[in-house]
Amino acid sequence: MAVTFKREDSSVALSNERVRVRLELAPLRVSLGDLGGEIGITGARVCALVDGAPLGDTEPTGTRVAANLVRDLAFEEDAETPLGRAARVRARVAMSDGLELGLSVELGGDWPGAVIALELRNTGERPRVVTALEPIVWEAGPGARLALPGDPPALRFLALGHQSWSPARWLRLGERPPAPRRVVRRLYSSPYAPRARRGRFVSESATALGEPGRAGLALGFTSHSRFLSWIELAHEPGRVHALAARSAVDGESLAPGRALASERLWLGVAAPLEEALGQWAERAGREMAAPVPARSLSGWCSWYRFGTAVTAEDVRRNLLELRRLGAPLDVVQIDDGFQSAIGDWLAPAAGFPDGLAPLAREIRAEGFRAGLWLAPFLVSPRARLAREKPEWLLRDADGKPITALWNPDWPGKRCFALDATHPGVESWLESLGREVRALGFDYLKLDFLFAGALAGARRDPRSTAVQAYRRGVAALRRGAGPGAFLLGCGAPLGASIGLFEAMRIGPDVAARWTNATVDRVVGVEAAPSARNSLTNVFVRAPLHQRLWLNDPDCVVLRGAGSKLSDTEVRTLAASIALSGGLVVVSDELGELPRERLDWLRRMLPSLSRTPEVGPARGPVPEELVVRCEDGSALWLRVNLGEAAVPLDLDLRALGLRGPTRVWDVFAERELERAVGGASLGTLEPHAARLLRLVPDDSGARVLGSTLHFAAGSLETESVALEAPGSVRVRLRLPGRRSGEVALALPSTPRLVRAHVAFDDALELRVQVGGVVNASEISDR
Ligand code: 9PG
Repeated sequence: MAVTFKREDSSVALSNERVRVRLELAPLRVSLGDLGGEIGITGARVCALVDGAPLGDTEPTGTRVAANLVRDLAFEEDAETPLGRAARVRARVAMSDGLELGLSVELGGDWPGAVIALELRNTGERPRVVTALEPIVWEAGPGARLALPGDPPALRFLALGHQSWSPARWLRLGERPPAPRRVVRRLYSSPYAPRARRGRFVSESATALGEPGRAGLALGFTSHSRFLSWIELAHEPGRVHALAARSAVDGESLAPGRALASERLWLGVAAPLEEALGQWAERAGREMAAPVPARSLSGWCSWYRFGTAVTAEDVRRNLLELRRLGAPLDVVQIDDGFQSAIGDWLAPAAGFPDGLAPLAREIRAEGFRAGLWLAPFLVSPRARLAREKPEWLLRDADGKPITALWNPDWPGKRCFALDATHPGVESWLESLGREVRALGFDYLKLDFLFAGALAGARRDPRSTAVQAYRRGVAALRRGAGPGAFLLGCGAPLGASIGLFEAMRIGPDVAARWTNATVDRVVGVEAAPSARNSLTNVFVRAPLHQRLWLNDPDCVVLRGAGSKLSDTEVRTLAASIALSGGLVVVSDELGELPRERLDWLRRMLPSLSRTPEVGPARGPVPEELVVRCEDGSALWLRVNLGEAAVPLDLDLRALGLRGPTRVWDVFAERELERAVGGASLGTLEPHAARLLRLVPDDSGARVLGSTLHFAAGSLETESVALEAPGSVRVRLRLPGRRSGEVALALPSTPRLVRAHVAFDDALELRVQVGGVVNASEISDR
């Protein structure tokens, strides 16, 4: 598809078959929309905030200057851009007194949006302080229109929090946004973005705006190498007053003759709105070269069972149990508690009397990767490191060490942050990576990472917070060497794109559904709980495999010592499984009831697919869909709320047009055949329904299985109708398996169920009327 360039007296436009982007030249205004004019943003300005105090806790000061008259225009038909080949318009635009803007707009042949980037140049005589670069500032008024299909009261704004644990929600215009209380603001919020309050939404890095199920706008920064960036919305119920995309400029001032490049902003049309987050993430991941592994991982983690009291014996016992169970996990990961103090990572705690090397060896000898937790940017004031290297601490303008957080789990609670621009810190991080790798660990859960990107007076004043952070993580990775797997946690998400194989995308799970008391104390729904963790799993599902592998956090399966009901545990397990992300169990395995162990097996291996999310009818889309190559689909619907809801299956919305056979994964039976859709009664609070949907066609198929939550879509290697009444099925799943497989046949009997038991793979010959022969495949 080609891009058309059109120049008129007072404007230029680029268009492809999906969108048109237009620049008015005097004064400069940017517009983007679909070709039909149904959706779009018209008349946005491009601005910079100058001559004020650095952004932070207070409202911005200084002057907002807008790009004004376009002086030069250049058009490239086929430019090389970070997102591939695209048409590009470049403009040189005058701003007020001594500032000039270089603007570039890129549009690829089949892109559903454009990339806007700017470069601010100081053409004056004096140095200037720039506090923000603003690729889009749209304010309702003459010539400025926001066209969004749908019903204004139904409009929603996707508010993504700053770091892994910060809430992510679809907010309704006019509602009061959740905002963390002052004591925990450093923990959950960007150091630079303004505080969300009534009438003002803030979303970090990216957002979506529109009515769920209809077309909407996608906005997001595709580059994150220097500045923290966010999108702000000024609104009231059913009305948008202003929409702006901003990057905080920290670091240096702008000397005469010098230029400052912004991060790059994606502005796109998403149809439906649910695709907006994936649309942006795909591009940001590509532009930042995200190292996304082809396959998701599974593992065991010590934290949610043993906490900081974990000992080497706890790990050993579970290692033995894993062998006994023949559970096909990839990683055994030791969490917080092995170290003598936060910062003194190589001095083991009393529970690890022989140090970490022998334990890592044992883990590897059992066939697992050895994983270790670290909080590389934190130091406890009680650590040797803090005493010996006080000059490594991140300090405020008055020279006082900055408290990154107070953690009730740790002796002394308080923790300082390290300044990764100090050369000593950078080489210490590198040697930390090297030493833990030498101990045998090649899977590293790097936690409390937000502390690496706090605002502060850094040793290198020209480095931005994001640059300092990225430098620190890169140093650790360099030390850890090739093949290391880095899982980020408590991490500033935008600033982390391109640095991690996997990323925690929500608050901690817990063996309880909610924790209202702690939610109230922090002011946001971020307390450890299954509900808070699951909420982010659903909202941030589209990031999976685009920016990194999502880590939905652990499944906690225990019966004893858990406040979770059977229903709640199953909802947790099935949601984690359908999310396609890391599958990590955090229990004393020897204590798990048989049925819960069976659920664990049904989560393994990870589906490794990116699910589609359903429309956000409320603050959270409670639906995940995984489409399979064979035309079947897995459909998960949860009820995270407190009232029963009607449960309706819309097959047409899932692209299943003909008669469809329905397997109820939890009930382990076939439901009535459906056409178009079905009413499935009600879904109780905290419950889930998981269905496998298979087109009712002339072939023989695996309709369902009890071997995996994927119910046949993962474990079926082939199904062949060999002769009338004879079907050959090949199944493949790692580990020891036993359960049932249900075959859908084109003529009576329509359903045949077979018991199977195997290790890794099985070939099954089914004679209608009974299983003739089942043999394990051992040739591969
Ligand atoms: C280890 C844990 C686990 C867990 C992480 C993270 O604000 N806080 O005090 C706070 C404490 C713990 C926490 C998050 C915040 O959990 O998410 O998986 O590794 O650290 O300490």
